[in-house]
Amino acid sequence: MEEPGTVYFTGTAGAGKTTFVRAFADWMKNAGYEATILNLDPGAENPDLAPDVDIREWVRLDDLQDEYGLGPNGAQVAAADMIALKIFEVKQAVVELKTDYLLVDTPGQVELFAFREASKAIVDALSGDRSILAFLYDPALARTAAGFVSLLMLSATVEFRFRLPMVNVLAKSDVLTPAQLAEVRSWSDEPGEVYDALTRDPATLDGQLSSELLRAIESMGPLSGLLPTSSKDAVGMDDFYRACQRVFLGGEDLEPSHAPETE
Ligand SMILES: Nc1nc2c(ncn2[C@@H]2O[C@H](COP(=O)(O)OP(=O)(O)OP(=O)(O)O)[C@@H](O)[C@H]2O)c(=O)[nH]1
Ligand SMILES: [Mg+2]
Repeated sequence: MEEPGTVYFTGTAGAGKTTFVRAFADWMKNAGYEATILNLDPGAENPDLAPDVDIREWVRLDDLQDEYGLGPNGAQVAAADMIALKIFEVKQAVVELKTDYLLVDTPGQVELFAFREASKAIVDALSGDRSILAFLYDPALARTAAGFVSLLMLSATVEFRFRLPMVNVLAKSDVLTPAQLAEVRSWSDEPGEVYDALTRDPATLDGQLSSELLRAIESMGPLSGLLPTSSKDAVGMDDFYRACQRVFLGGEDLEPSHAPETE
């Protein structure tokens, strides 16, 4: 059987990953598509999550903390390795559900997912080539120019770790005013705009540093547009679906959006 088209949802803690996965799965079901939710966060506590396949059946953060006397982050590191050992059982549970789309919720602290070698093994084993990363921008950070550039850099870092196509999503866009939303969109469509916004700031080290980061990102290649969405108001789900489909069906979007020109 062909692998399901798989989307891994990443982003800073509290960016809205879990809520988005739920809202997007609901949207897909209403639109007549098959979607399965896989929770890969062994520390998830949200009872509303209701994943179809839950890593906590195999690995639980609280058990690891109790058993080995670890803190929450140490336990997440240990959990990533344990999940890699169990991944073929997890995959079997997914295969039995015969889904077209697999939506994967990842641990809150993005570096604990993106910076572990075990995570690459997990992604390879679960979905191979039919994988996309979604990176959720938290509007609390994205609405300032320096915060926006920090998120660009982080999303590029996640993309480099996995070498997969990435769709960038502005989460919770309902919390932004129309003017704020228009500004954030202009930054994503035209990197020069965010550069201007940074240089309009008082010349702080923060601003200068962010400008250097932006130049580095610009030199990596074109950025893909940021899709405004709201899980609360079910906004942008169709755009997100179309962006994923474009990647799965091939075409130029198969290249990572921050791809360097030569390898
Ligand atoms: N206004 C608004 N709030 C949202 C939206 N999506 C999520 N939230 C809120 O944002 C907070 C974090 O959402 P989560 O979905 O738990 O975020 P997460 O990225 O999964 O968080 P961790 O896994 O803990 O890192 C919650 O209080 C949500 O209710 C949205 O579209 N609009
Ligand atoms: Mg979550």
